[in-house]
Amino acid sequence: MALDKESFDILLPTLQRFIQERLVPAENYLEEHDDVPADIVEDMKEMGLFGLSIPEEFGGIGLSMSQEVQVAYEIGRTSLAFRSVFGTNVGIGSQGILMDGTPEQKASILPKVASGELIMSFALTEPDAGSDAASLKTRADLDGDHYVLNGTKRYITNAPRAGAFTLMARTGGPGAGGVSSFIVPSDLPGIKLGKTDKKMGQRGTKTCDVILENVRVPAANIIGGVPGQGFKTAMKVLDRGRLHISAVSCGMAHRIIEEATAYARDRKQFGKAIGEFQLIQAMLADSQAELLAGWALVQDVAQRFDGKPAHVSDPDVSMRVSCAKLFCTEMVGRVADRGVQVHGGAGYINEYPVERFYRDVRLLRLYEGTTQIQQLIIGRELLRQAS
Ligand code: COS
Repeated sequence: MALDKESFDILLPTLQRFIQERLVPAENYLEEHDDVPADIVEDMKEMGLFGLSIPEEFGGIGLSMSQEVQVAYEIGRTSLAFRSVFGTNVGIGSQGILMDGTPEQKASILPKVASGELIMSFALTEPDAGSDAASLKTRADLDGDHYVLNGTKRYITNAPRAGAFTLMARTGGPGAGGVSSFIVPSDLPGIKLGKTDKKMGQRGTKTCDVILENVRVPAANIIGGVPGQGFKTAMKVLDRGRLHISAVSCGMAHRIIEEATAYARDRKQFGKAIGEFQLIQAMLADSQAELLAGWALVQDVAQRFDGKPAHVSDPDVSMRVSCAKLFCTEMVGRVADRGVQVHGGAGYINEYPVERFYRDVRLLRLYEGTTQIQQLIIGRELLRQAS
């Protein structure tokens, strides 16, 4: 799957213009109001951003992974909450259906996801199951032709906006093999949302608990129709999501370097622009070198991703995805830290974008698998390959 080159060559500059003309000027509004303006969401729908990764046959744009990372890089160059409006539709919310769903599930759900009419959200994490996702406790017990769901999902991105969840629950015994993925409409009786979480950064991104009390979900809503496959679906979805996040991290590093360079050129101390001092140049140079290294890695892994069918897992590619997530999210953390340092005291004041980017990027090292989980995946795979 890929968008033809000619169309992609139009899409990318259009998106760059949209980011510069519409999103960057709205960054302060986003920070102050903790919300994305409704007219911007409408424009995103019109541009097809909700359907970037959904094939054209289901009404999406049908980008390849190599194309998607370029789009993610661009959208990473502004406040990350803008991406999160459509990020779960493009990624973790919808990809499980695309990869493992039945033809009926794809046909009934994906066109609404692609148009943005339906916001999808991914519900894996629980109060007692974060990194150890296979230990999740939410129960799904068969009752006739329905499953009855009980449990709590935590920190669910876009839950307050969601029309449906891709939700993992336990239909069988302990461990990964007992987990199934469900499509759960958010308006079913028994679903309650917790209070919107107050976060360190990424203002405008909405997360909260999703509480399920005797929620009756048709058995036909198990993704792929077969119970016990849900953990694998979740892991495949996360592989893809982690690469997307790696590209977003590179885009954000690019923006922070731009901000820091502009500041270094304008700010004068000791009678000249601070950018003329080599200690400032060293910080910019380290950031730039790390960004280019991370971006080269992301593009390489995206090509390998495109080299296999999206629903088929390749442990070597998964390991490389984890390398990208590990390196790029840690990299942007260092870049943001240097960005604040170049700004001096001004970098700690919230009228400069670098102050909020510093807070925003902290989440990248946590969600869709912490740095330590990426290390574990890489380490395990190296040992497997060696045996
Ligand atoms: N693609 C497809 N299948 C995968 C897979 C992948 N990337 N990773 C693991 N699997 C399969 C395994 O092959 C195994 O299948 P079999 O039982 O048939 O052998 C099954 O899934 C269980 O895998 P594993 O034994 O590796 O599970 P663990 O419990 O050890 O967990 C980690 C593995 C830690 C990697 C996983 O729980 C994880 O990624 N945790 C982080 C969760 C996360 O990112 N949360 C963020 C929430 S979304 S913001």
